[in-house]
Amino acid sequence: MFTRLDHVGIVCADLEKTIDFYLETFGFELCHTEVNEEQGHREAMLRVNRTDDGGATYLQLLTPTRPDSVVGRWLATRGEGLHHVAFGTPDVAGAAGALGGQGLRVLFDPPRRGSMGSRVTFLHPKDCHGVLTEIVTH
Ligand code: MC0
Repeated sequence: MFTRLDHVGIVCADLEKTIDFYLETFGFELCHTEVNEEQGHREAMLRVNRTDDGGATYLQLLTPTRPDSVVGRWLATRGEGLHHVAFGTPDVAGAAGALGGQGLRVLFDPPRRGSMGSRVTFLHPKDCHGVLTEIVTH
């Protein structure tokens, strides 16, 4: 069902400072930035490594564009830190349908736009042992 760890989503207060930290400290490669108006955040994708299926694994740095977005509420109540993990699949709708059939709550049905033109959905963290879990198809 899943072919790789696609990315780890990290909420931060200052996107530019956090990008600089990860580039300078760990040497990751900044490969993309965008604003996701629908979700209410700005983000950067930092490549960690390429994977066997032709994809890659990224750190996704997220900062809110408005206080009432998911990322804005998270930053206000929990502060900076790990927000979600995302697994890559060739078929996000098929994977979501199969997991929904097992009783997991699928949060975006149908999938919505994600980073770099991907299609994404999420599984509720309470159904995944406390981890907000994203499914992504590039
Ligand atoms: C909430 N909870 C979490 C969590 N967010 N647990 C682990 N990780 C998280 N990120 C827990 C809370 O602690 C709480 O547990 C319970 O879930 C309800 O939380 P809440 O504070 O009432 O929050 P809600 O209900 O308003 O929203 C939670 C929910 C939401 C997961 C449904 O965050 C959501 O729809 N997320 C999917 C969209 C998203 O994450 N967008 C931003 C990134 P207790 O025990 O206190 O009741 S979008 C993105 O990154 C995409 C587009 C991309 O990769 O390109």
